[in-house]
Amino acid sequence: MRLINLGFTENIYKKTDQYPGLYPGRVIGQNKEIYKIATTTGELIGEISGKMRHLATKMTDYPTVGDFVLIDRVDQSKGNAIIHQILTRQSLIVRKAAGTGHEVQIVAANIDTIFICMSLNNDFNLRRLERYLAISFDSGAMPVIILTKSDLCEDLEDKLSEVEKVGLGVDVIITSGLSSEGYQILLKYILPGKTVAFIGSSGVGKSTLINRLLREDILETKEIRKDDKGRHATTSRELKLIPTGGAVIDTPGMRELGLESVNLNRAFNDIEELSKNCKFKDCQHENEPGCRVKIAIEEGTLDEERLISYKKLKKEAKYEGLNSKQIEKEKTDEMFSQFGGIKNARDFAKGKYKNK
Ligand SMILES: Nc1nc2c(ncn2[C@@H]2O[C@H](COP(=O)(O)OP(=O)(O)OP(=O)(O)O)[C@@H](O)[C@H]2O)c(=O)[nH]1
Ligand SMILES: [Mg+2]
Repeated sequence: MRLINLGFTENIYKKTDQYPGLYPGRVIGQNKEIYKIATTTGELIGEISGKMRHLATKMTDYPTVGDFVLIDRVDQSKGNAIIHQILTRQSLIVRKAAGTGHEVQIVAANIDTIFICMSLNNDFNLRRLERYLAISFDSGAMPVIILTKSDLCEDLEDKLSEVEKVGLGVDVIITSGLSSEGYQILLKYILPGKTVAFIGSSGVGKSTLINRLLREDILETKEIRKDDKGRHATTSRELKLIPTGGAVIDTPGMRELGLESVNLNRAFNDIEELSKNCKFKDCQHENEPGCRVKIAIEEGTLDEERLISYKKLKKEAKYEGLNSKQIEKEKTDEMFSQFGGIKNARDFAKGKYKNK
């Protein structure tokens, strides 16, 4: 196995010079703190060093699928390999699952392209697509929208034009995992030295497409239930090498997709651009005069749902990292900001408002 096939670029490989005596490898699977690592001579099991564990303070300090790592051996006959170093990540997909507090979950590292998979039947949801786009743009990787199960769609043209309005120039690819040609178009993104992560809801056909690319049914797939929802066939992330070159990472369908403090500038570039010409610099696009965003909605060039979604995600990203008490305080402060804070608001209510 050559390192380029594992996704090592010259730049990444150069960094390994700083660690004489250690061997380069790539994390291709993970089960809690046990890692499956691919090296030039094969696959082996690894664990992190005591020092790495001691220094780790957050999830992102631990290795994850897609990481380029340095290990102490390539022969496991005398025990598991020890991971001593994670090389600087070129990109990182993170999400915050609802109800998990402030801790982020890492989806994958060192991804060049993210395939945002959405089915053209019941999973079709533009608001969810906006979330996926926001996370993808924030990761440092390039998103591509993959619309799956084209065989189950009767209004392809309509769906496509709706997706294009949300995608703002992102490539949109239509696939079917059932026909032998329906997936080949993906190969133009899956190139030697490149890594593509498949993300999207359960049951949209991520593993089916990857099996096609692998030319073998290696990954487990599951029949969708009557309500068209998947049943979480894939339970852990896995990196696989495609015979024609390139690596892909399969991920389990994500039910909750909380946003970490993401920058929405790119996913909502249309709204951000319109905002620049609003009369007020801090326009909230509520009822302010001269609001270009509202005008665009009135003129029919912007969907109102998109503005609602933008505001919702912005709020979510803004409160991320705060506990419920802090969120309450933030909201109260915001609510009373026009009175100059809650103290003034109380004074105002008591008729003592002086700050005219
Ligand atoms: N009709 C149709 N069914 C498909 C297509 N692609 C996949 N399926 C079916 O959809 C079901 C779910 O496919 P999976 O590949 O397991 O979906 P997944 O996205 O990997 O799901 P999770 O692993 O749960 O996240 C399987 O029964 C597939 O056979 C397609 O293009 N058309
Ligand atoms: Mg799957």
